[in-house]
Amino acid sequence: LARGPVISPPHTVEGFVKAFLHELNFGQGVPLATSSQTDQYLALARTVRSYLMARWLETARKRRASQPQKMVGYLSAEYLLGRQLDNALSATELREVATDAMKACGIDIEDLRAQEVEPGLGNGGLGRLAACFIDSLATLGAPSIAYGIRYEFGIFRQTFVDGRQVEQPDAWLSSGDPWGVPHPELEVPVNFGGHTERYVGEDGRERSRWVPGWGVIGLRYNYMVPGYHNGVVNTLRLWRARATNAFDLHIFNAGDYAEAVRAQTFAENISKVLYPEDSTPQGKELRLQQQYFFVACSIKDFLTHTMPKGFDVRELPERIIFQLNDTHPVIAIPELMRILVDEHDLEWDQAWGITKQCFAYTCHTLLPEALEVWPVSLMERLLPRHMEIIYRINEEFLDDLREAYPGDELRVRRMSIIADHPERSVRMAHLATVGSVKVNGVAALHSQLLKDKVLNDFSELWPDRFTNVTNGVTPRRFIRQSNPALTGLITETIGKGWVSDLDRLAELQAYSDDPEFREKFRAVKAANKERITDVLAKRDGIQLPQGHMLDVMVKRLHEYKRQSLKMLHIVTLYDRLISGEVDPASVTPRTVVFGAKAAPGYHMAKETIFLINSIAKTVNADPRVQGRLFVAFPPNYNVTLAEKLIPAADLSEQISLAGKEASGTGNMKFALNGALTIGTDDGANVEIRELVGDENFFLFGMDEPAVAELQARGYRPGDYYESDANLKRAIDLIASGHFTDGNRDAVSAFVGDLLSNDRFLALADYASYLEAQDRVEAAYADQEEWSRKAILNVARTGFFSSDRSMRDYIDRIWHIKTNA
Ligand code: 26Q
Repeated sequence: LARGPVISPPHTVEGFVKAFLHELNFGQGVPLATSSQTDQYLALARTVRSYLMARWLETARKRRASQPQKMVGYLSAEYLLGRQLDNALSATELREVATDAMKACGIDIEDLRAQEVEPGLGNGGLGRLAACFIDSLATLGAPSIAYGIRYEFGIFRQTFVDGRQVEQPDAWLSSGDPWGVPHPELEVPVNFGGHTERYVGEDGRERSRWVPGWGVIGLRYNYMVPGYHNGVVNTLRLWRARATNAFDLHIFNAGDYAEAVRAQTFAENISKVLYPEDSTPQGKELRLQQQYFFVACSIKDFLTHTMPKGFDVRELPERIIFQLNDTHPVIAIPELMRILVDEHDLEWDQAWGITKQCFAYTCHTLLPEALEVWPVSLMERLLPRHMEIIYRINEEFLDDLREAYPGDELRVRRMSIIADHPERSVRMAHLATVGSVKVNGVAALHSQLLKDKVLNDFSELWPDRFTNVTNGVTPRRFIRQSNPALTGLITETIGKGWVSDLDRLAELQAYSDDPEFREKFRAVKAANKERITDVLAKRDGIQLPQGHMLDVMVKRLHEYKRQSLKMLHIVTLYDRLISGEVDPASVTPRTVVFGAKAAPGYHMAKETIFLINSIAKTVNADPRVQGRLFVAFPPNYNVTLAEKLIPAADLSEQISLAGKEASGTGNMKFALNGALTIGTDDGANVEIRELVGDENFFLFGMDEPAVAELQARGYRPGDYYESDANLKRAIDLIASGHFTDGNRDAVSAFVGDLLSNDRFLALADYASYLEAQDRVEAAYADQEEWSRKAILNVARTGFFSSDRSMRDYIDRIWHIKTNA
């Protein structure tokens, strides 16, 4: 029996009740009668976890039996997971059983669901993408393991005080971590600092040795990633930092208790908090410590625990491919070199040959200021051996370049891994590109611009290294869980199976002209609007007006994403209403919902938040708008709110300056939930429009070549202000202090920047945006036509399933076998 398959608690109401009461009584240590909702939630989560655990053990057993097999190691500093309970119930088909079991205990499962604090271990798109990818990998049954950091504090909780963002710590662990499985007995030591020494080995070869100055311990926490209805449960392994005992002992013995405790705190700081910046990253030492910490733990873990004992490291390329989620884990490349050369005694050339095959790099940006660089001085102090290795990688790379491009020293300097100005530093994107088999962008346009601009020299040198994998989102969370009404309608129309085969949504096209289907489709939207109305009333005390077009812009706050352009539009709509220029009865009632967090140190982004709140307050209080316009800005937009908001949206705002948004993934979620997009020719918008058709997408603005051309000519925002009467009125109204209780100073910095700088050309695209919004309004007036367009958006965007993204990575980059 002990060697046989693991026995799961039975999939029956009775079995579930028993397991639940066991967790409640002996895990939480309370009887049902006096248990709190927190107790009940924790016991429920633990119960569901035990069902997952049985599958997890079974998945691991099968994997071991089918070794040797190539695996993917997904390395990401962020996983924006969202709530776990519903996802686990739906993946394991336990939802009904669990609901009935709770009912049998006199508990409404909805009340418990609301108790869960979402793990927000990511900033936005990149972290959420990682979460979607691991969901799809499990659903495809791909042999994979995901690695990251178990931050004690995730992305901050956003509150507004007098319209201004105030950050609160996200203490997501304070009510327990029922989904995490800690393994404190498995300690992974990680070193930092110190110096290197040259020495001559037994074989007479000269080598380098790292003599570290200090170290920490990595503690393993496993989180289970269930595949959808397939019995597979994969691993997400997150690392937590702790002080080494040796370190403590040493100081304790010296008699300084307080100093020993301080040392402990110092070590634990490494996994304390997620950095909330997602562009223009500062070269913070602690951030580099985080990166090396999780990467070192992960590689060590893979080599010593996932690989069988005594396996030959020369086989590594047949056993593992590490996917680098942006440059954040790129220190893994010199780390693997260090392990192969210093610990396994391989020759440099052989080690480099292996290392290069074990990594692939995904770039997520086009903004030059967002490319990560680390000062050489910091690297030398924190990771001296790695710096040495990077120097040698660079030396050999530059030698090759000089051979390939004789005399072209300018090109050699541009491509160097080490930059000399403004400070000697390591360009992580260059290191990643040199050390990887493949480099990919995240949407077709982005990958093209990577080749043509950001990494142009590299794509000329190695054209075959570059590829595209367009992002995707998981239909499990973002349709099936978040939109049960639409899920029901789709299943009733085309049958089951589409949730893990999203191309089947195409079968809905036939119904876009069916009046009865359209009617039902509109009923779904209406129900979802009612649901978000309840959520916002309860969550934030916001009373949404009913019967409005719901126009939604949710994403991180960034100048390039142009929340300011949306604001100018709102001000124009408002101005039209209060000036009596239009008959209020003739305009489509519209509610605009914003959701956006600003990086705490990003001044302009925080000013924009203040202005949106100011405009919302003024517009919503003005009787002259007569219920025709409403602006809502619920604080703390997160995955949980997204799941309620996106299914209710009519209009999706994707209005970044062309050539700046690498992909976007919110855009995909909206289209899949039957919202129409108003958007620029940017990121994945391009592919959305191609798929849904021009007539079902509201395109506006300059395309990337036009942007480049205007910038080359010299952009003068003032010209647009002077020559466009609508624009002038909107800006003047803001500048007059109309939205800030007459206070002009509160808006002067914002207006000043717009008129004299406007880095992302909002004014240049304003007229085109306004015209497109007027087209939206006209289209919305014809509800039959609108329904047709919305249905076609759902039917034609199955391509954006992250299952498809994962298959693309498998076929084009990883070359692994699925269904292990
Ligand atoms: C780096 C160094 C130091 C501190 C912070 C960072 C850091 C953290 C997060 C830099 C960037 C990020 C996040 C970037 C991100 O979310 N990019 C988005 O990725 C999505 C998934 O590919 C795309 O859809 C978006 O277009 C892209 O903006």
